[in-house]
Amino acid sequence: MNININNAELLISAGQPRQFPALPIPQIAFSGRSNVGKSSLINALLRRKSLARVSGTPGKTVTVNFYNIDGKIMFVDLPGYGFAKRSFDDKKRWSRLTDAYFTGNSGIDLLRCVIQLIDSKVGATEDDKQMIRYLQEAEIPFLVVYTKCDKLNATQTNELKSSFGSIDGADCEILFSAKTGMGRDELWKAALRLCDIP
Ligand SMILES: Nc1nc2c(ncn2[C@@H]2O[C@H](COP(=O)(O)OP(=O)(O)OP(=O)(O)O)[C@@H](O)[C@H]2O)c(=O)[nH]1
Ligand SMILES: [Mg+2]
Repeated sequence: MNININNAELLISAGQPRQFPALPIPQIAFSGRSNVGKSSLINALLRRKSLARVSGTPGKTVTVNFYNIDGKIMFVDLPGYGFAKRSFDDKKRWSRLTDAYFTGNSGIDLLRCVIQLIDSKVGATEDDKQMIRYLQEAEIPFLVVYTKCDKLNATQTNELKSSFGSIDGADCEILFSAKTGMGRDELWKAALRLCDIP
């Protein structure tokens, strides 16, 4: 299938589960802690500068953002977690919205895979591990992307690579940089494969 990535738009920034769109196309969800580089990764995949907003102030918005990619795939940008300074109310909003996406959402059958982002420099946080446990237990197909790999030196890159294979259930692990484009093609390939899109 040919996907025209130039034909991508923010369909809706949903602050309430009832705003989740019902468009019957496969969904790929992006999950990770706040500031991990999720918006930058989405922009890099779509070769756009600022379709997804890259924030100077992390964790500000608690919304699920749905991007319609050429009417063929929906990118679902889940709200980032682990933002320490977030207010109690915002944390509650985060859990309510994220839970609603995974469990109370009639469109969840459309979810083909979760792209779980981990900051390559920080490593997996407790929150990351908890999210991964959730994906494993719910048997949701997922792959792991290490972001900001342009910040690693050769030794650190090799160390990270040699740890690959230790996350149960992960379809694959990919080194990525929105800055250099590292891993971009590999990620597209893996995501389309998990969506059964040739
Ligand atoms: N060096 C480097 N910096 C990056 C990369 N990707 C993102 N950043 C920086 O990391 C910061 C956060 O990036 P975002 O893409 O906004 O991260 P996010 O996960 O969407 O953050 P929130 O939506 O606020 O939770 C920004 O300052 C980006 O410029 C990368 O590949 N390399
Ligand atoms: Mg973002």
